[in-house]
Amino acid sequence: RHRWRLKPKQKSSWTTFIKQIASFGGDLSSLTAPPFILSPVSLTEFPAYWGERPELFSSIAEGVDEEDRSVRVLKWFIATLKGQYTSRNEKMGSEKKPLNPVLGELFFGEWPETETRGKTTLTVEQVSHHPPVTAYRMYNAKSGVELSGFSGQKTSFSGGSIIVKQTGHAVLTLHGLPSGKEQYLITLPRLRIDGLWYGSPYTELSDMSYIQCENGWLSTIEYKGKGYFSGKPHSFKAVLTPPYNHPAPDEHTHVVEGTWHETSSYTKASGFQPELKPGLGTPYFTDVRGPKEEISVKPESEQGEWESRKLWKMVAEGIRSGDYDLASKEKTKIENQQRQMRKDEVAAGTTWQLKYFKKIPHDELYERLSEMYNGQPPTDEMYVYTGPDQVQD
Ligand code: HCR
Repeated sequence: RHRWRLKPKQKSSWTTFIKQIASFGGDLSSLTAPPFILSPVSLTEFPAYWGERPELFSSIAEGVDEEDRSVRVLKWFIATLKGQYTSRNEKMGSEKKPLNPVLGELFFGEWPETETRGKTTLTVEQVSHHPPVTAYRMYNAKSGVELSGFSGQKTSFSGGSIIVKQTGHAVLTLHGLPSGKEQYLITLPRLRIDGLWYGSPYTELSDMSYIQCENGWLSTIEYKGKGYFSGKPHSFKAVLTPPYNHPAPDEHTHVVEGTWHETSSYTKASGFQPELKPGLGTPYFTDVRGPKEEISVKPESEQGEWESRKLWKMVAEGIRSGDYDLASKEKTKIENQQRQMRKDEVAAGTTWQLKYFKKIPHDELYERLSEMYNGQPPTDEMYVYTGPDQVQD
């Protein structure tokens, strides 16, 4: 991993780019990167990583009680991390710079119904360009499991790495349980892009993230990379604790440790799972070494002009085929169109209208549940889904 993988000519443009990042700070999306580090995929596609284990997602609703459902939410969350943070390395050899979405860019897809699960659909909209913010909603009608959230990044440079603080949060809602609606607030980990000086960037996670159920069950997930407590890259430790007034908190505390890109297992199982023997390693809590299921997307010929793969088709073709002149010409075309649209709006006294989401300045759930998290902002905005298939509880 820590070896130069660049040709001498690439090496100098890469070094110039890294120096530019180091002295620039701020919004990375606006920097022009050397061609070989460009990805042909737009950031609007990234929320699909939440759905690539569709069975784990829909079966959250099958949990018999709050404890069981909280375990299932944690399991699904951990199982998505490999896709979210290492799939570019696996597919393209290193972390790459995704296409910077335009305002109003859309991405739709689904994981089709099978015998064991209902259909899960995904709706994504780029709700801000400067700074880039992406809103998403994923829904499985059969099980009543819904995920809504938004994602932005604040980047800085420190100790030779890019530090990415994720802004935004996600809310997982279980609709139609016998006990009513149940919601989970999900915060997002901090990222470090390492391997920069070697020309092979990869993402490591650090600090903590949380999954707080409104009934008091709380997962605290701590991320460590190589050289820390296990000495392994992509390590984590998750502790799930019961509500403060639980009669037997210790017996119902779960501790899971391992790596989020391979396997994890219980190091302390709760009293309610006698079959799990902590320390034995198996059965694994998560095992994501096997294949995941990528989202199904309509062919470009059937997509609307704002849909990501159609919008970026020519740019992506240029990047994939190594024709960077084509890629940059097509990218400039899109950027000029965008500039013109913004000018026209100013002239007409209008503003861009979102199609599938509505921005609300404060998220009531976030404010109710987030107070105990160190370092989390005390309030957060939210993008509420306004498209078809909305659920009224
Ligand atoms: C930081 C990053 C853009 C944002 C990407 C996010 C945070 C987006 C939300 C997903 O749920 C998870 C996710 C995973 C990615 O690891 C992260 C990207 C990694 C690199 C990219 C930078 C803007 C590009 C840096 C340019 C070079 C040096 C690689």
